[in-house]
Amino acid sequence: MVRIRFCEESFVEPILNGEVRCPVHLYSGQEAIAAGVCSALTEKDYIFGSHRSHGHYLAKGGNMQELVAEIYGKGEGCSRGRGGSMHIIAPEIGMVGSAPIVAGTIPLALGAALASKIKKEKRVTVSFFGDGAAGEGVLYESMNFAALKGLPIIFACENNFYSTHLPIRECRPENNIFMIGKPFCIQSYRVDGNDVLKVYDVSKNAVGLCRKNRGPVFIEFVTYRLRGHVGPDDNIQETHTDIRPKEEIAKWRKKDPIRRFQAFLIKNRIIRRETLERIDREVEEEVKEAHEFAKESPYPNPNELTKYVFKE
Ligand SMILES: Cc1ncc(C[n+]2csc(CCOP(=O)(O)OP(=O)(O)O)c2C)c(N)n1
Ligand SMILES: [Mg+2]
Repeated sequence: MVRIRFCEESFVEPILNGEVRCPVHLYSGQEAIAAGVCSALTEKDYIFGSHRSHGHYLAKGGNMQELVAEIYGKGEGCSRGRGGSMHIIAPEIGMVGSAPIVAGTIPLALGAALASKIKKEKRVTVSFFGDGAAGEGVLYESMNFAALKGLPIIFACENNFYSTHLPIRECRPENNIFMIGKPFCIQSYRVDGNDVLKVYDVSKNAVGLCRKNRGPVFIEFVTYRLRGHVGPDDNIQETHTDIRPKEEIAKWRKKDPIRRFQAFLIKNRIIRRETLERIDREVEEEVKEAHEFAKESPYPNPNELTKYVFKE
């Protein structure tokens, strides 16, 4: 969680000063979900993400230097500088891909889960998406098919109450996303997405069900993003600012998943404060090195624009 947070926050400056030019959707505040879910998976399991997926990539074991290089559009990035922040991929560790079309990767995850079932691979696929994706028809088609075929897929909905600047209360009659799995006879849960231990427990149970051929599972993780929809505070182009009420943001800051877990660890004498501080320092160094690596990386060669697009 600390690696994700520090890596995300390290982009604030480069975004504001124009060094990073692609749209960047920061994951700060939602770290417990990526960390908790991915801790319940093995390397051979698959995950698919969305436009806000740096955290999923890191939690699944993606290389931080390649992530940062990708966000700078460099040739040594995880998508070879062709994708930027919203097209993060690391198939070698099961991060099969991410894309900014809202709900766009859900049917891709479904296909991966179908393939795993046909090949009897015992592999679990997690599809991460936001509350906004619950307004897209393809999610319902995918849930129906997954339930019909008993696919080993976890629909992981990160409900942060906003779809860009639209509060959930203005687009759903009730804030009850986990209920949408029930008409398809999918086991559906809602859990505090800022409590990493709860996230881990519900995910471990869901992974176990999928491995025993008792998938799919739907999980709604209730959470909040601590930054604006895109960029640090939504005013990169200085056209608009974060429209969310200040009191609401302040309320959620108190539920910061990292601070909560640190407090738990200290209170229960599981870890010493000095160890937490050491982790912070180590991660700070790792993030600094990742930026240095990214800045030194060359941009992709324009003559190789279509390389990786077609397979001969
Ligand atoms: C099909 C589609 N419609 C609209 C958009 C524009 N858009 C980009 S992100 C976003 C909001 C997504 O909200 P949510 O799924 O809740 O994810 P969050 O940003 O909160 O993580 C929208 C509407 C898009 N990328 N794709
Ligand atoms: Mg949202």
